[in-house]
Formats: sequence, C-alpha cells, structure tokens
Amino acid sequence: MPKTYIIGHQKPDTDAVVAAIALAYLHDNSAEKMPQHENSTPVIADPLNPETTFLFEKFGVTAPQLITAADITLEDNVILVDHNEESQRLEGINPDQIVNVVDHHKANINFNSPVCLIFRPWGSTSTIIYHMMKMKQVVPSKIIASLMLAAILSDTVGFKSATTTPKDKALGLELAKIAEIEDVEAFTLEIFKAKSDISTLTDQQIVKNDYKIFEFAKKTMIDQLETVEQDMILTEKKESLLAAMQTVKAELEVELLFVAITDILKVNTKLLILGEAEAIAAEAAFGGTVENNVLDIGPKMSRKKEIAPVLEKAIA
Ligand SMILES: [Mn+2]
Repeated sequence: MPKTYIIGHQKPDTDAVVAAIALAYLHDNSAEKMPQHENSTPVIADPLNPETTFLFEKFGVTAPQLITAADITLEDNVILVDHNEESQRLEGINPDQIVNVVDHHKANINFNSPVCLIFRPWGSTSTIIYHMMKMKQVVPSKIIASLMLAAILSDTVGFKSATTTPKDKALGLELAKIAEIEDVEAFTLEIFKAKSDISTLTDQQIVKNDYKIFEFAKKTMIDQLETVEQDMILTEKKESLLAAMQTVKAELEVELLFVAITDILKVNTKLLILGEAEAIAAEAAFGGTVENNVLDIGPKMSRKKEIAPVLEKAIA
C-alpha cells in the first residue's frame, strides 16, 4: 500500500520532527480523508538532536523512522514540513512525488506540477499545523499537544524571538491547556537546558548540529548554537570549534561558514568567524569589527529573519 511520507529538513530540530508527527495525526483524525494523504507516515532525515531526544523521553514518544530516499517507492507521496528548499531536503527525494509543503520559511521552490503549498509567516510550522487542526475540528492528544507546544517554544525561543507572532502565543497557550502544562515558563527553561546540552557532542557535531546551507551569491552555511553558556563556549571551546569549522567547510564544500552562538537568556548572538572571506561578509552585513575570530552582532536571535537575510544582502 502506498505511503505518504511526511518529512522535515535534514538535521531536524524539534519543530521539523513534531510537525511531521502532528500532520500525520491530523490526517489520521480528519473526518474527510484525502487520497493523497493515504497512510501518512512521519519520518526523519537524520537522527534526533539532544533537545528532541529529551522531549521524546519526557513524554514517552518513540522517534519516527529514519529513512533515505531509497525507502520511498515510486507510488508513495511526500509531504515536506518545516522546509522547502532543495538543499535542505532529504537527499534524493523526487520532486515530482511532493504533493504538499507546510512551512514558515522563505520559499525557494519551483515544481513541475501543481502542489498544495501552505505557508504562513508564523514562528513555527507546528503553529500552522495546530491552526489546520482547528479548521478541521481535530483536537490533538495530550502528548501531541505537549510536543507541539514544545516545538513552538523551541522555534520562538520561548515566544521571544523576532519571528514570534501573536498567533504563536495564542495557539501555543491553547496547546498548553490541552497538554495540561500550567507553568509554560518552567517548561521553556527545561527545553532550553536540553537544547544547550552539548556535553555529548564533538566539535564537528556542534558545527553541524543545527546548520542550514543557503544558495546565496556564495554558497553559505550557517550553523546556530542556542545556548545558556555563550561565555564558556567562546573561551573554552573557541579554538577547537574553529578547527572543526575548517574541516566541515571543506567537507560540505561551502564558500562561507558561520557559527552563530546565540545566548537565549542574554538575547545576544556572537558569530564565530573562520577567515578573511567570512570577516568581510560579516562586517559588511552587521557592522562592527571582528576581534579574535568573533563578531558580536547584538540582540539578534533569528537566523531566518535577522541573520541569513542580512548576510545574503552583504554577500550579493
Ligand atoms: Mn520551524
């Protein structure tokens, strides 16, 4: 029986994984079943990060199946959530099998045939999917609601990032009610701590923990590390991270590589600057001067809204 694989981006964050699970739940529980949503199966392109692992353990949820494009047969459909660009997709997905995209990022797509595109400029894909649930009168289970709230809090940095909209807050608080989570702030701190836990990661894993590759005028990779320990990382780990960045830059064949170290409590980002090319681009984008391979770009927390577009302009 053909399947509808629902998949988030490579190196999935909590929103990418939870959006896939939540959309499959919506399909399974909708009164009106769509043929192109037959057998909805949430899957992942890479293993769970520490934050998502923590949340799945906390709520007793098993991770979706990890697949490669070879697992998708020609009869199957594919739905992309939380991403759209080809460079962020599971490698090898046939674009002609994509029937639906649900996303909150800048669109950079072109398909050969009509595709159902659901885009909202909101703080997380999980917000959009809860909105879709409400339109279809589907109420998530307590566990699904807990995960969706966690995904919204994770993507919006506890409703504080520049990408946060009133929708995220309103729908997030509705989910908190269903989830019976009374202290949303305490829950946010728990998520932050799990997100910040890099103790089990190697330097290369940190550089590749939450990265995106952008097809700017120069192929640009931006990794973001959201942490509550920015100072420690920039003192104790800086040299080894720079060495790891050199290796990853060559491996992934990008022209520019930035690691953004974002302190989610202080609301500040410092960019790790690998070399001359990165320094020129970053200074042109954000002003200021690179000092000892670090550029302080101030209270910018959103890669999507406050970092990537500014770099894109400067690099062009
Ligand atoms: Mn997202």
